[in-house]
Amino acid sequence: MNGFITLGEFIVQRQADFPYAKGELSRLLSAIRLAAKVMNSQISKAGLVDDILGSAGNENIQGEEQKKLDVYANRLFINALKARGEVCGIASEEEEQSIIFENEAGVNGKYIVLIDPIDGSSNIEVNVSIGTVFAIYRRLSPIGTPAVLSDFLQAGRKQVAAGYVIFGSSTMLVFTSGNGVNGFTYDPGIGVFYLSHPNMQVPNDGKIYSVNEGNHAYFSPEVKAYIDYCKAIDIESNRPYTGRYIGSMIADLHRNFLKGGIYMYPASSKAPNGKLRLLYECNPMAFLMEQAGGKASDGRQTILDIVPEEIHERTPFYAGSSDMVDKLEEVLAT
Ligand code: AHM
Ligand code: MG
Repeated sequence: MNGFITLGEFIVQRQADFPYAKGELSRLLSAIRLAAKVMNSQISKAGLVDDILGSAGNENIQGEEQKKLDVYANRLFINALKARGEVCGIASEEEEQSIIFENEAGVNGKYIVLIDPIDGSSNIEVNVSIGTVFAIYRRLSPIGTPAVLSDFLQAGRKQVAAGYVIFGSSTMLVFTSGNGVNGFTYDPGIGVFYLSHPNMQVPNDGKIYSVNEGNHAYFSPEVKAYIDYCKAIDIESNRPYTGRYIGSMIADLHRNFLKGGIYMYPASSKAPNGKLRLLYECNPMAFLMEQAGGKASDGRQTILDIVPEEIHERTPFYAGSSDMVDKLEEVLAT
């Protein structure tokens, strides 16, 4: 480890790197850090306490079954962010409408947060890695007024910070404020995140492809052609690649950050825009990917350049090692 630097110390040390440093973004990140610790404690009790596992008995705006942990995590992050007072509005996968904080701290808050409180919900019950992913923007509307829709609909390129928490064999918080990507591993014994993965770099090339091949019949001929490319024998380019699909985007992408590879959630005839949501799943992961030297694309253009039209919009998503994403775009264009 790196001289036992904690996440808290790191944020203070690097405050000057934040484009609008005044301590507000640091306080906001510390709210996320606190919520991540609470989540870690709750998730590690899954199976022991009643309010973690199982369905909450309703559906979210996406028509997907909400798990109890989805509901719990959503409330937790919203309350933690509201309590710090730096945030004027939040959009969440679990909330149909954006949440605008109209109290004094809220209207004076400078930041917008978009969040998927639990990504990979289907893995909760089978003890497989899940995560939380968040994107942070400066508001566009004037300070002193309630946030408006256009504050939320900014291109990913405008993010000032983004990150994810992965609840895996250990819990890690990985984030960027636009000056590289750093990973912190949680020590639950003392309740501290330590800098364990400084300046993370995605290898330019990799040997692993991740896609839900159960959807193969619904993919376009071009997507099928790229999957065939991944499976074809070619010693020089390390093919066939190894297939790995966890079904938690954060976990599949975390592996790409460390080992290289490509993650894919393509469009299909069943889901013409794919499944993943641009604002709070793809954009933050794309920002992190680019900051670590990787790439993220919708198959034609860089994810971060897409100008969103609605909060829950979906996009095809391909992310990982830059050479692999380049090759994918080349095959999809043929
Ligand atoms: P969620 O946020 O509702 O959990 O959905 C997103 C997840 C991703 O983490 C994962 O890669 C994908 O959905 C898996 O979907 P599928 O089962 O269709 O392959
Ligand atoms: Mg998700």
